[in-house]
Formats: sequence, structure tokens, C-alpha cells
Amino acid sequence: MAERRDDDVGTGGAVKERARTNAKEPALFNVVLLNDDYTPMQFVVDVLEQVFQKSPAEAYRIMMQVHLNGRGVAGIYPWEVAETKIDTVLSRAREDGYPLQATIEDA
Ligand code: TYC
Repeated sequence: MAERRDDDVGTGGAVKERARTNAKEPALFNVVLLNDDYTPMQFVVDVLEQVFQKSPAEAYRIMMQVHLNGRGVAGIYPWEVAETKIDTVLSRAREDGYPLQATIEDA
């Protein structure tokens, strides 16, 4: 993974070299939605808009990707955020009695 480069760190402005910090990018994970035969399309679109902050057009596109291909990426997040998104999706789905499944994988 690429390291972050901070421009002009500690060089007093006259830059010949750039200092390199040790800060690493956080590891990122895909939140993947899985298709099933029972969860309504509109429920999935609503989840994508409300939980993953997708526009209505993008939410519809992702829902159809999952419906037609079996899976699709709802969003890309650090591990704990991805886990929380999945918890939210699964508890909303179960509340409404739908079998929607979501999983985390390496981005
Ligand atoms: N296949 C579902 C239907 O026909 C719709 C659906 C889309 C379900 C995406 C889950 O992650 C999903 N009602």
C-alpha cells in the first residue's frame, strides 16, 4: 500500500526532498451485498441510499448489479466502519423479515 507523503515537512520551504511520514493509509474493505429471491428491490435501494449515502440513481444501479450478478459493492470503508454498516443493514433487514445478506472482503 502507498505511504502518505506530506509535502514540505520540516524543510523550511526550500524543498529538494519531501519528508516521508510513517503514517499508513487505513486498510480498506468492501461491503458486499448478496442477492436473494425475497428482499424487495426497493428495500435494497433504500438501504443503499440511507446506510451507504448513495444517490437514488447509484443506489438503483448497485441494486440491479446485485440482482443480475449475485453480488455488488455497496461501499468501501475501514474495517470497523464496514462492520457497523453490515450490522445496520442486517438488523434493518431482519426487522422487516428479509433475508438480505452482506459481507466484508478485502478491497
Ligand atoms: N433479487 C431481489 C428481488 O428480485 C432483489 C435484490 C436485490 C435482493 C439486491 C437482494 O442484495 C439484493 N426482489
